[in-house]
Amino acid sequence: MTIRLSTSACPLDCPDACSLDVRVDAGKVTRIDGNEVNPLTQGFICAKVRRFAEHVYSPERLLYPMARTGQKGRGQFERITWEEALDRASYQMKEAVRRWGSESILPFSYGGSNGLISQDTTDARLFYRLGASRLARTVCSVPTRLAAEGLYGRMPTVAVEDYLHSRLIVLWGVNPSATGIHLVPIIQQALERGAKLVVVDPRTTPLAERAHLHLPLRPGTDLPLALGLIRWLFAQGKADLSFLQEHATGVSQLRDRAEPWTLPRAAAETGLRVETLESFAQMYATSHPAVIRCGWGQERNRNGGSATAAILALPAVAGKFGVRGGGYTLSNSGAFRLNSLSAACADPPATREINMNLLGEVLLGDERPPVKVLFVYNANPVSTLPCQEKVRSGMAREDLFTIVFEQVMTDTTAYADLLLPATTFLERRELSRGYGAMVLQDAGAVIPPEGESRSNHEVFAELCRRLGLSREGEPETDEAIAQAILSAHPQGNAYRSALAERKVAHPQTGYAPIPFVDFLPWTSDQKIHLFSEELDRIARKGLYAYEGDPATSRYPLTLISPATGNTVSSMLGQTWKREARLEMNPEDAHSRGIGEGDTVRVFNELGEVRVRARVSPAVRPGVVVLPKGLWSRHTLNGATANALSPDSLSDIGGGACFNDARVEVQPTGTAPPS
Ligand SMILES: Nc1nc2c(c(=O)[nH]1)N[C@H]1C(S)=C(S)[C@@H](COP(=O)(O)OP(=O)(O)OC[C@H]3O[C@@H](n4cnc5c(=O)[nH]c(N)nc54)[C@H](O)[C@@H]3O)O[C@H]1N2
Ligand SMILES: Nc1nc2c(c(=O)[nH]1)N[C@H]1C(S)=C(S)[C@@H](COP(=O)(O)OP(=O)(O)OC[C@H]3O[C@@H](n4cnc5c(=O)[nH]c(N)nc54)[C@H](O)[C@@H]3O)O[C@H]1N2
Ligand code: SF4
Ligand SMILES: [Mo]
Repeated sequence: MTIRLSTSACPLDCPDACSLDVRVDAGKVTRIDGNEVNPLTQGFICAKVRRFAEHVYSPERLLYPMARTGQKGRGQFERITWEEALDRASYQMKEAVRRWGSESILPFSYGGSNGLISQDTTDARLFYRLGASRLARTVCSVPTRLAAEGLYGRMPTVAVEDYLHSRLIVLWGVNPSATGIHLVPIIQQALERGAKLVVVDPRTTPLAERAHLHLPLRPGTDLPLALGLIRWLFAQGKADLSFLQEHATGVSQLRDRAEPWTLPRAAAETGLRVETLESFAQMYATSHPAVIRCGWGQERNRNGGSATAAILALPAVAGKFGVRGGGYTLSNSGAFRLNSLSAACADPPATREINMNLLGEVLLGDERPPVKVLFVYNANPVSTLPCQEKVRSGMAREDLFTIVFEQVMTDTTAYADLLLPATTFLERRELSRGYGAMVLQDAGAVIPPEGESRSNHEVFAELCRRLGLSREGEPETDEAIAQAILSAHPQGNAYRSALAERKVAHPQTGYAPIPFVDFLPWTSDQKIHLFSEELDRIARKGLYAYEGDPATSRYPLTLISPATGNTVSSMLGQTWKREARLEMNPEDAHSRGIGEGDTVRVFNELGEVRVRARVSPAVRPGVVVLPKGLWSRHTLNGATANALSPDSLSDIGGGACFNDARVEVQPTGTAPPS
C-alpha cells in the first residue's frame, strides 16, 4: 500500500489559517494534522478539520451533476453529465438575459472557502460581464471592517502570538475556544505569566470562566459600554492626550458623543453593575501592554458598526499602542493587500446591488427585474441567512431557476434545479490568506477530485467560454490565476519566493508587526480618525449614536446564535449528529415552567423552532442561545435560529442582525425520565 505525506493549508472561514500535514493511504486521506509552517498552528488543529476526511468521503457528498426531478424543496434529483449541466446553466442564464434583462441573474456566494483562487476570479468575470445583479456580501464582518477602515484604514492588527507580552487581554465579543482555538494556549501562558483577562460576552464562555473579570452585558449594548469607558478615561485624566495629539483626529467629536455615557448610565443600559464597569476601566487604564481581541459577536445587531468603532477607539484614547502586545486585534485580511478581482480582469459593472441579508425579501418581493436565476456557490443560504422562512419560500418559487454548486447535500441543495459538484480544498490548489494569522499559503491538491467534482475557477471559466465572455490570454487555470494575483502586487515576487522556499509568506509589515512602531495607520493622512466623517455619513443615525433595545412584552428574550466547535458556519453540519439545545438561564426557565431537557417552542412573528432546553447559568437572564450553523436535522421541527433572526440591518454597512432576535419560549413537553 502506498502512503504519501503531503502538506496543505486550511482555507475554511476561520482566522487561524492552519498549515496541515495530510496522510494519504492508497489514494484516500487517512489523517490530517497541523504542522509548523504557519507558526500559529504549532502542530495542532481543530477536531473539525482533523476529521475532514468524513466530509470528503461523506455519504452526502455530491459526486455528479444532477437535475431536479421532484418538487422543489424535496431534494429529488437524477444524475446528468457535466456537458448537459453546463448547457442547462448557460441556457438558463442566456434566457434570463433575453427575457428579463441581465440583472435577473443573482450570483450568491460567501464563506465556503476563504481561498483567493476559488472566489472573485473567474466567477466575478462571468457575472460582471453578464451584467448580473451584484451581491453585497454583508452576512458577516462588514460593520467591523468598515469601522476598522474608518478609524485605522484597515492596518494590520496585533498578532495573537504577541499576547504573551500583554499584561491585560480583553476578549470582546469573541469566543476563541470555538472560533480561533490557537489563541487559547497563548492566553493560558500569558495568564501563567501574570496577565489579567477580561471577557465581554453575554455568555460565560470557557475563557470567561477563567477571567479576572467577566462582563455579561445585554446583547447589543457594547456601544454604551465602550463610550462609558472612553468618557471615564477622559474624565479621570487617564486619556493619553499626547498620543492623541500626535496620532489622532476627531478627538473632541468622539468626546462629545461619549459625554452622555456616564458609568452609571452605561451600567444601567448594559445590565451590569457600576462597580464592574469601574473595575474594568481601572484595569484597562493601568495595565501595559493591554490588548483587545475584538470579535464579531458585537457586530451582529442594530448598533454593531458604531459599537465596533467605539471599541477600536479605546486603545487610542488610553494610549495602548506602540509596544509589543498593545493595541487591538481584528481581521488581518487586508494585511497582504492582495486582490483576486483585479487579477481576474473583472471590473464590477454599475448593476443593481442586492444585500444578501435580504435574499428572502428580494425573492418574494416585487423587485424589477425579478430574480429568475440564482447561482449559489460557497454558501448555504437556507442555513445561514436571517428570515429563514422567507428564504425557503423564495427559493421554492417555481419560476426561479436555482443552480447550487456544492460539495455535499445541504438544506440549500434541496431547492436546486441544477446541482454542480464542487471539490474540497484537498482536491484542488488553493492560495489561502489568513484573517487572523498573517500568513499566505499556496497548497496544491492532495488527492484527485472525488467523483466528477470540479473546482470553482474551472467551472466558471468554462461558463465564460460557453457564454462568449472569455478574452484571449486571461488567466483561467489555477496556476495562471495564482500568478496573476501575486503579480498584481508590487511585492509579488517576494511572496512568490517565500512560498517556494518556506511554503508560507508574510505581509510586507512582517509576521507580527507592532502598530505605531512598524507602521502608522493606513488612512490617507496616517492618523487615527476617531470621528471618521465617512462613518458618520453612512451610519444610520450618525457615528456613535445608540439605538435602544427593541424587546417587547410579547417577545422579551434576546436570542443570540454564536458559533460552536462542531461546524464552520454551517459547513460540516452533516457530520454533526446530535440534536441542538436551546440554552436558557434558570431564572427564565423556571418562571416559564421549563426544566432541563424539556421540549420548548421558541418563537416570534417570523417563525418557530422546537428543541429541547438546556437550563444553565452560563447564559445571562433575558438571553437565550441557539447555535449558529445548525441544519434542519438538528432541531425537532427543522427550523433553526435563523427562522427567528430578523432581516433588519446593522447601523453601518447593512450587516446582519443575527444576535438581535427577540423571542418568547414556551414549554411543549417534559423530558422523558432518564
Ligand atoms: N468552530 C468555528 N470556528 C469559526 C466559525 C464557526 O462557525 N465555527 N465561524 C468563523 C466565522 S465565519 C467567524 S465570523 C468567526 C466568528 O468568531 P466569534 O466572533 O468568536 O464568533 P461568535 O460566536 O459569532 O461570537 C463571539 C461571542 O460573541 C458573543 N456575543 C453575542 N452577542 C454579543 C453582543 O451583543 N456583545 C458582545 N460583546 N458579545 C456578544 C457570543 O456569546 C459569542 O460568545 O469565527 C470563525 N471561526
Ligand atoms: N444565526 C446565525 N447565522 C449566521 C451567523 C450567526 O452568527 N448566527 N453567522 C454568519 C456568518 S459569521 C457567516 S460567515 C455566514 C456564513 O454563511 P455561508 O457562507 O452561507 O456558510 P457556510 O456554512 O460557510 O457555507 C459555505 C458552503 O460552501 C460550500 N463550499 C465550501 N467550499 C466550497 C468550494 O470550494 N466550492 C463550492 N462551490 N462550495 C464550497 C460548503 O460545503 C458550505 O455548504 O453565516 C452567517 N449565519
Ligand atoms: S478550521 Fe481553523 S482551527 Fe480548524 S484547521 Fe482550519 S484554520 Fe485550523
Ligand atoms: Mo463570519
